[in-house]
Amino acid sequence: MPGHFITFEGGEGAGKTTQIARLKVFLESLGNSVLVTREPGGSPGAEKIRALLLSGEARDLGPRGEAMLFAAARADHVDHTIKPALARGDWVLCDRYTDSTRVYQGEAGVDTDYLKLLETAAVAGVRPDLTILIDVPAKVGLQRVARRSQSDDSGGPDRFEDEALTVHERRRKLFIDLAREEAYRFAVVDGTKDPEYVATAIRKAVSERFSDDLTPAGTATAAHEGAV
Ligand code: Z5A
Repeated sequence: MPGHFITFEGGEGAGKTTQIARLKVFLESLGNSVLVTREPGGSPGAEKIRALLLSGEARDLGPRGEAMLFAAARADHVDHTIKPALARGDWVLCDRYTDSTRVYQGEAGVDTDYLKLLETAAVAGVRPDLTILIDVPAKVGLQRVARRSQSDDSGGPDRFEDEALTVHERRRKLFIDLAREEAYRFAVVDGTKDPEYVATAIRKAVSERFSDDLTPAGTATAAHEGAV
């Protein structure tokens, strides 16, 4: 498909949403069409499943049942949002994707082979061209999320935030392990730095990965040097 698919991964409060917004501005400044989406969610059907998962209502299904719901949401998201956008030639920036299932449901004890089966069925061949892992110590990310909750009305921690610090640290390690195993598609950036520093590191990773593809006409180099 003519589009480009970039996924963002990391723990809570890593800065994914913040950086996706910045990368979108950068890519659009070069004349590209950009679609921002997220998981779980990103399509009407998947957003319904998101509400079930994050409220904790699906918790009684256990980690294996929750993994099936994440997969069902992903299948709907791929079919109705991601594939059509890639077919149009859009840049798709997705907040979490398959690596989150491998890490969160894997950490919760779901069998790796079972997760692979679900993943293969859900993605229908749609794999990221690049995955940006924003790495922060769990404590830093959770402090950011707690500060944000105090300053807005987003309520308390959701189903997956509300876990012991050791669980969050194990997830961080699993993300790093995945990035090492599949280094060909990952770029790891230090999310403890200030947002502008992180944005610059991400733009560099995107420019290196896609070189001449950054504008439809392939004229990115001169245009993007002064952007954002
Ligand atoms: N989940 C799963 O278990 N299995 C799956 O397959 C999938 C997901 C797909 C979705 O949560 C949950 O579902 C998630 C995993 C699980 N677990 N949790 N919780 P979500 O979509 O609601 O939330 P999230 O993905 O974890 O996003 P988040 O908590 O909003 O974090 P973020 O997007 O990475 O961070 P942010 O919103 O950009 O920034 C957080 C705050 O930090 C905010 O106030 C920023 O202004 C601030 N910030 C951002 N960057 C910086 C820097 N560089 N310095 C200082 N402060 C910063």
